Amino acid sequence: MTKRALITGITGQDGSYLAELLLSKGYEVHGLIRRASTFNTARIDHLYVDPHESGAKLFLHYGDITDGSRLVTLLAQVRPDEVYHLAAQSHVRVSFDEPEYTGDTTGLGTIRLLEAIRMIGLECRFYQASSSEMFGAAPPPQSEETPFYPRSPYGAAKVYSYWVTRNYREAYGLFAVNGILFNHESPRRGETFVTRKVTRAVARIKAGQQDELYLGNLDAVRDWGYAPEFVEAMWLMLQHDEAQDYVVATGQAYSVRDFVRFAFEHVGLDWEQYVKFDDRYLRPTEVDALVGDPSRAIKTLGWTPRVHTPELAAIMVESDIKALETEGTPWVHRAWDRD
Ligand code: NAP
Ligand code: F7E
Repeated sequence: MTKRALITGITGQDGSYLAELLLSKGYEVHGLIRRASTFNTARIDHLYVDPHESGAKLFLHYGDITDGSRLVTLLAQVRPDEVYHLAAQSHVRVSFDEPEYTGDTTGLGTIRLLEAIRMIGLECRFYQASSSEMFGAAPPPQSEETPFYPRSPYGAAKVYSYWVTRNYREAYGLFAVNGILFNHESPRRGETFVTRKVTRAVARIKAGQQDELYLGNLDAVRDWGYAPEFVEAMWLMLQHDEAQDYVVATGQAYSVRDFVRFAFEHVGLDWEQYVKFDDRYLRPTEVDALVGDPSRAIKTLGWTPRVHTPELAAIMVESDIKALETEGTPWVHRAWDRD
């Protein structure tokens, strides 16, 4: 029997890798996409087959995680076996500018989806994209037992989503799990997250198209993993006999400064010649150090992180160099880009 999955946030970094993984396993994949005046499906265009042609296994549906009635009609139509809830306003810095919207999407979006599942009596398994940002100021290493101490509207909204996911598991017996994922990156990472901002800049500086790179706090410590490996963990969580929550991380700590150095060194440049400080990239409250303990995921799911931060930086720089050769268009610095 072909399994059917619904992915919210399918146009994002993780959604695109997860769609690839599920299609490779023979799933029929349905994705929720937002209507926009320009195309927003660049990360999944390579997977799309016109539904008029035979063999189409990927189907896209308009909707929005702020629109509860649409979630009901969509779930009733698709009747998925597995729901992967990835849609969110996912940028921590932006969540300070748009706290209410972040609460509406990243927080309330989850209860809308869970309630839609309950209302139509759908038998499915549910994955919630929880985040290490929920740990915030709690000192590392952080595990499933570490108390939450969020430091942003984004982190607080994810804590809400975490708890409603657990509540629907306990109250209604729904197979609902939280994957508490630490930072994971890839060539498809959004351009305003620090890793991709750095690797794009390195490619442009090397090509003579950019002279400097403005960054904020270089002392922050993160545990950066590789997104294609992290979506495997999402799938494994929904295949397990028991619904429980898992930390997914590499367990290795590097500072933003380390990542910058790895990226510049990969093309033989000294980062200190190019990187400048701009306080617009600081956050009102920072998360100083996130380093996960993924023991449970390793023992119970058999999941293992393979790509670590130095190699990840190299993969991303190489990809941005290739992209630049193909595009050939110089990067224009956008004055309103506050992220
Ligand atoms: P991303 O690249 O920012 O993708 C977010 C996705 O959510 C996009 O498809 C976006 O659609 C969609 N979305 C945003 N608002 C929406 C709305 N109102 N209605 C419907 N869809 C909406 O994020 P990601 O890195 O793939 O992360 C996936 C999930 O994991 C997110 O929930 C994120 O918070 C969480 N997470 C990420 C990390 C990480 O390090 N990447 C770590 C822990 C948890 P558009 O393309 O139209 O904008
Ligand atoms: O920042 C520092 C910044 O925006 C990482 C999201 O996927 O992971 C992500 O959240 C660090 C922070 O990711 C710049 O202050 C310095 O300490 O790449 P980021 P994030 O905030 O860790 C978690 C797990 C998620 O769940 C989120 O969805 O880098 N930093 N200078 C900078 N950050 C940015 N963006 N831009 C800078 O110029």
